[in-house]
Amino acid sequence: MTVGSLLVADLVIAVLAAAGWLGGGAAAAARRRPLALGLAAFALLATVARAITITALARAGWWFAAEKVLIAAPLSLAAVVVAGPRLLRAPGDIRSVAVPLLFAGYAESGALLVTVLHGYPASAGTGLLAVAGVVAATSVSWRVLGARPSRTVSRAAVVVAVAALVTGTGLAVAPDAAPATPHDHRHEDGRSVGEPTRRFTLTAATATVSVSGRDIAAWAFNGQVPGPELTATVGDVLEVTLRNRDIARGVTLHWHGYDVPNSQDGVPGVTQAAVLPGQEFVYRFRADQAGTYWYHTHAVSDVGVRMGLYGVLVVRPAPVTGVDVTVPVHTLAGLPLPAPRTEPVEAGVPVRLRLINTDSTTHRYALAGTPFQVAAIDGSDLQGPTPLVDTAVLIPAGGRYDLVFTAPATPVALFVDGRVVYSTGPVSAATGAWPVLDPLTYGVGSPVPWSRFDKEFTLVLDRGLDLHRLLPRYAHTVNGAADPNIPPQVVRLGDIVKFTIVDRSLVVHPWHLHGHHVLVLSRNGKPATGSPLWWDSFDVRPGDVWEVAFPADNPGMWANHCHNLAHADAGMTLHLMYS
Ligand SMILES: [Cu+2]
Repeated sequence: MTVGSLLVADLVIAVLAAAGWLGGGAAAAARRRPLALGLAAFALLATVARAITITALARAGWWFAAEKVLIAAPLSLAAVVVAGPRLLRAPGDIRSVAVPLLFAGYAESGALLVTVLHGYPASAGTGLLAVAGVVAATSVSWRVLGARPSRTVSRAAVVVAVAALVTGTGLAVAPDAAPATPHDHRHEDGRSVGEPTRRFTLTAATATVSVSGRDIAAWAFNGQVPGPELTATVGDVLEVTLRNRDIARGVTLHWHGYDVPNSQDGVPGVTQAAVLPGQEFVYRFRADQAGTYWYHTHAVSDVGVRMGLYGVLVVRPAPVTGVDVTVPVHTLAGLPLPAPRTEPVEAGVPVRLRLINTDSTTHRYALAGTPFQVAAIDGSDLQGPTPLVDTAVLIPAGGRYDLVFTAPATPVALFVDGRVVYSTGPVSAATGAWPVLDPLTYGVGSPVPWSRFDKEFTLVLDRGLDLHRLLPRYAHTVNGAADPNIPPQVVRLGDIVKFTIVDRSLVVHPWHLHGHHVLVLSRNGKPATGSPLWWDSFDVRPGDVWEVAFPADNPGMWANHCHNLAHADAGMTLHLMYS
């Protein structure tokens, strides 16, 4: 069983246990004896089963089980100790066990709320709040059901509840250790890179574009979705003038996967101000990384990218030989882009398909009709890629794969989620059952170039209740906090930095660090054995633990966030900062 499915199983069992105890308590209060006994027995079983899932999760990693071991387990134990013996005595008047059963239900529910609303890390404050809630609810039930406890018991309950509530609230709302993040704007302005050799102008504006014969209201660069394809040769100096005609919420250009100087990175509020209607911003950087990249707005990025403010950036080491096609996949107003394209290619001609996922979720790509190699991922060439046949690849949000093959005499087709996007002729193939490539075991390995790390950080991805501008929201959190309250990771120029990224939530988080490529060290305790993978975008799935490392060689303040842009907007954004 994967850790991801254990997390789901544990949650389901916790819900069943809580519902069983509460239902049993309610049935007992209504003197429905067989129902009460049945539900309570079921709840008891579920509570015992949960001991198994919590133990398994703790063995997979403390991050997955901290609050379950520290808060849920003691509360569950109290539930069993209080309700169990009374049930076994099978009282004549079933109503007499209503309050103990309800207490068990409140205890299980309290523990469940801690997991769902607070998550990682466990804190004394949340534990005490949970205890206060359980005591308060039990006291109310006591009064309502008329089984008045003794004066001593009720006084003790009040004292415990008030003490827990006061300490718990104090601890829970105490400000996190997040320092006010000084945003340093004294970076180089991009003028020092030399005279531009490639100039482009991108004008952002609202537009109506045609997709599959339908008119769609979009936000577009130069009136088209995707925006113009920007191409350069290694060594070029790019100058891109961004203008905003009427995007009221502002635009910027972020060069996804391109390790530009910090001042050119296009993150509003961090590296520049958003470009408002009527304004412009000029980006300049040297094209010294070859490969497949893309650009997109980083201002209200969830909405902006979804509405169409993105395009392709390709930097080639030399002029094109053979066929070189970019396939930027996107979903615009629910319709898939790009439109299918068919062009015959003569047998023997080398073909490179540059696959780009510009959506916020993973896509599945399958190339039918020819053996192929994955030549590059995220712009970096792979070492010793071997031919693949009838194998699919999963590309995370923001990620890029370059597939290469020599055109056969028969047609070839690229399927994205089962739909043909590019072909050289008619192909019918059922690609749905193909195995998926694991890049961590593909190609020829090399030893990790570092023997020690100067800085190590752990990012635990989860969900939790958060106050955002005084409004409660169910945020996507990192180490229990949401943007802007997540402390930055501070490094020094020259440090070798290691990140451990843990997903204890129930959804995929495509991780994206700006300004750097990270080398994948391991996934779920298994070292990467294939070609060195230098990635800027990778899917961290529920239950996953990834270890990645990189040299801190690009000073500045860098966004480090989930590239499911809705998650990033809902709190899952932090920063890498050079001291
Ligand atoms: Cu995410």
